[in-house]
Amino acid sequence: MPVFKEEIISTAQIRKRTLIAFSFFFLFLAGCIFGWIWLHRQPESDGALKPLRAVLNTNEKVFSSLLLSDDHLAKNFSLDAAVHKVRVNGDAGMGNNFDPATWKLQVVRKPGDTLYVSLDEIKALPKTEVIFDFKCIEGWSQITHWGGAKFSDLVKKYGLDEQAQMQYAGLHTPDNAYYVGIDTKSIMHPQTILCYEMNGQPLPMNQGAPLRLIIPVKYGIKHLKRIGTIYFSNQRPPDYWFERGYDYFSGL
Ligand SMILES: Nc1nc2c(c(=O)[nH]1)N[C@H]1C(S)=C(S)[C@@H](COP(=O)(O)O)O[C@H]1N2
Ligand SMILES: [Mo]
Repeated sequence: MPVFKEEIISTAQIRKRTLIAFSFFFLFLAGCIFGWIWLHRQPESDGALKPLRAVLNTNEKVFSSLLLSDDHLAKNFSLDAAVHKVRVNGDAGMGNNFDPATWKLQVVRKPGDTLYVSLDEIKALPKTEVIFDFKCIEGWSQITHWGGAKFSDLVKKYGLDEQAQMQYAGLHTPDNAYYVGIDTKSIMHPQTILCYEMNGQPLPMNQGAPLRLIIPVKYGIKHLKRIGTIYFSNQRPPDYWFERGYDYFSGL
């Protein structure tokens, strides 16, 4: 049988314990308030407060080294899971002053040496389809179905292996208004495609015709619509949403 021993506590002891409890509570509260003020006095680094940017950078290091590899694939869904009404989001670089008929993809091999690739040439590469959960940082996601050529097949076909050894690829729209930077490992990933089809049909204009990027290992912000130019660099290319405070890596 357990024995319960009654403890007699004096009023003075109760008062002391209450005082200690409240002191801890106020210290904690003061810590929170000062922490908050301190954080907001920190300088900005690429659109985010410096300490927060440091957290993003650490996350990026961990996830890019541990999780991303060829055998780390985004989940592929069955055809009937794909939605028919695909959301249209983001229209930077999607102005009317653009003629898809005269468009060619520009691939900068090195400064002053640009390769021009037509849509027909891209369609001549093996076709790859992906059905995946497209996630936007705004909080929505949709299972969508896309078709196109693997970026890595373009690299193979046009002998861009040396360029693909660099750390980053940069992409921008023909008018330069939207631009992304992507680590080469992710753009060479087997599910990353130069996309010209959606739901088995030619890609609609507002979804990035004639050619957009579909990169299932990244959030929506990196899926640049209406690709004008692709180049390679060992420095981080400018990135539209990174400059507005988002994570550069933006991987899933
Ligand atoms: N050119 C261009 N591409 C873009 C954007 C944009 O504003 N301009 N927005 C991005 C964002 S935030 C998302 S979520 C996806 C949306 O693609 P969708 O319009 O096909 O749904 O496109 C990405 N690519
Ligand atoms: Mo997005």
